[in-house]
Amino acid sequence: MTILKYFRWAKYLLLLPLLSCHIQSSTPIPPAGMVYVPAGSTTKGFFMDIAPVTVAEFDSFVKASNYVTDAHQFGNAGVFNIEKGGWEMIDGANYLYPLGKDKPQAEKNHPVTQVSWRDAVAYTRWAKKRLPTYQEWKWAAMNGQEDWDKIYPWGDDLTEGGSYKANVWQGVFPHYSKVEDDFQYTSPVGYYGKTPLGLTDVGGNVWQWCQDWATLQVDTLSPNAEKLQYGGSFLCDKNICHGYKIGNTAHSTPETSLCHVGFRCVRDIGN
Ligand SMILES: [Ca+2]
Repeated sequence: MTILKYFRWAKYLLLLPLLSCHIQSSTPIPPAGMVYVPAGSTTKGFFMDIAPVTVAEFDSFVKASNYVTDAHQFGNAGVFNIEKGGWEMIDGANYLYPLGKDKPQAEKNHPVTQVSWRDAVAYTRWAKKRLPTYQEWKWAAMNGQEDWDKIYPWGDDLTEGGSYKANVWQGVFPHYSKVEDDFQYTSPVGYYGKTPLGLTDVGGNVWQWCQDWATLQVDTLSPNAEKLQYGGSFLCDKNICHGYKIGNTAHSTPETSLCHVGFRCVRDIGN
């Protein structure tokens, strides 16, 4: 009787290694620099860049492909003037000099800015990736969890132990900036830590281009006029735009380049 019981258990024990192999192989292994975002009710599973594309990474693409950005072609780009509290078109502003030629050069480990939607798409093709959809962005910001009920990708609070969880605007936008989070403009990618899913800069730092048209957000007579952006930027004040809250968006025309808009890529599983 005892021996019989042992054999009954033994057959299940023999199955355990097979079962664990099956569980491990069902979770796709992400390429370097990406995380796996599991499937949800509105999205398939996909890989997403851990961080926004940096100045150094975008510069590698430009040099490798002799790509000319929209800002270079137009000879100017949009810069937010902190002193005046408004946007200006600045001659010579581009991804290497996002605030203009008379201001410091872009830091290599900061997210690239002054890239239009068209520039971002050109990069994604070169990198054999693509831009995320709004649904994918929101799902990743919810850490791939249907029951994620927090305000932000990292939780409910903007600060933890006195330290900020994202690069946003403190004070009163646009005329009073306190810079309590160490950065007036962009910050190095990853500076404020990772979300539970393993992503950085999901809220704050720079808005990031989505694949989608801003169909519902823009005049419905011209639904294909502007592209969505996700995540908020260093210019976002909690009381005005609150762009770093999960689900909030901005939008611009596909050729627009601004000093607070960048992007990151996703890749379909199996590609
Ligand atoms: Ca800031």
